[in-house]
Amino acid sequence: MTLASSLKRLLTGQKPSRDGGPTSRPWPGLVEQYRPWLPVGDGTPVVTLLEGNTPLLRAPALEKRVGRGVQVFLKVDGLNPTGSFKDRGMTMAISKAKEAGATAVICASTGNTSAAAAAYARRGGLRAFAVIPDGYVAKGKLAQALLYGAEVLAIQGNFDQALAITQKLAERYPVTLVNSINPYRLQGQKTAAFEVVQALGDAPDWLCIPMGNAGNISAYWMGFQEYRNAGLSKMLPVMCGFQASGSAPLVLGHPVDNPTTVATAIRIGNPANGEKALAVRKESGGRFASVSDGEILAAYQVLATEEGVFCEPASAASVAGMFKYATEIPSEARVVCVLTGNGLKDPTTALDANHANLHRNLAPEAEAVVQVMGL
Ligand code: AN7
Repeated sequence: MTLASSLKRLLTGQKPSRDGGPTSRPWPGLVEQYRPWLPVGDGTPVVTLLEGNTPLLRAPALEKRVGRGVQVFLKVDGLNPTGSFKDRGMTMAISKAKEAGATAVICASTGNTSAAAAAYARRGGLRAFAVIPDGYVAKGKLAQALLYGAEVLAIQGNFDQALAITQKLAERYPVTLVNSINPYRLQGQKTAAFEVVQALGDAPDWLCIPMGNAGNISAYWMGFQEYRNAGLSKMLPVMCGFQASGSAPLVLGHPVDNPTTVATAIRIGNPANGEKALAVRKESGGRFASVSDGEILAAYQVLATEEGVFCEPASAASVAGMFKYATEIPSEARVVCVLTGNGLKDPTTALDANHANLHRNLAPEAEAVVQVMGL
């Protein structure tokens, strides 16, 4: 290795490969990757778990269903370190909280925010408090928050009430709010749009995304606009946001007092970023619609059994919504469905939906097993 090539490797972070050939630079986490686009400085202590850089996966079975040459891609953001897109926002929110001298953070959560906040806060040496709706957080998420070391405060109420409480506490006590009202969250989350543009060479024609507090749709729009304004993409997508029909304030046009849905991640009746999301719909010529729990679970199952992708129910709302608009998507268009969370977050829903495939109490003999196999 020459001195010049060693120096270059040192500067670019490249490691020599085993056969001596060039290797690509290892992924440095999204703050380092997109540093010029983010409000961080030399003094910002970057708390990272190397989030971001998630796959954009072609979905041939979904394409077959939609037809007319429409190309469908899945942004598999459940492959982030804690299993959801929240990690993108949390690397920023926790780094900035730490930079400002905070020693504790707080969030309200339907589950994923609490898991991400806990992981990043603990990694950064901060305390993490999570206020959650008791009984409505999927098992995997609660397990994560507890194991990462969050102090979990479960209220006899829903997410909207939890958020109101955390906002009050953050005003009165020295704890930093890390819900998506915190502007650094959306800054981090906008990087998902950058990755989509880089993978496709331009923005997609349509983007389908679930909406709860409506932070992520706003973050994607910000990312697509920034890249377009910088000349890194030509188009802006039609932004399509989907809510569960029992929790659809942005579709109905008014808050919902008692939101219900199997997709507990988006069981939110009064979205904190509602105004922003309505502006996104207007500016992008987008659409909002609700999808029933049945439609969500059907899409959830199709993704798993036909694409091999296990997402959580809330994430499947983006695909259920795409199916709803299938006839309106232009022929040959490119559609990205955002899969926000990993299916392992919610084993209960997966098990409940698939009892028929579990054959129990079989005698421990080949004949007994083959009989059920029907071979
Ligand atoms: C898997 O964790 O609000 O519209 O407290 O976990 O940006 O709120 C989660 C939201 C979509 C909705 N998909 O995103 C929380 C929380 C999954 C989610 C959403 C959430 P936003």
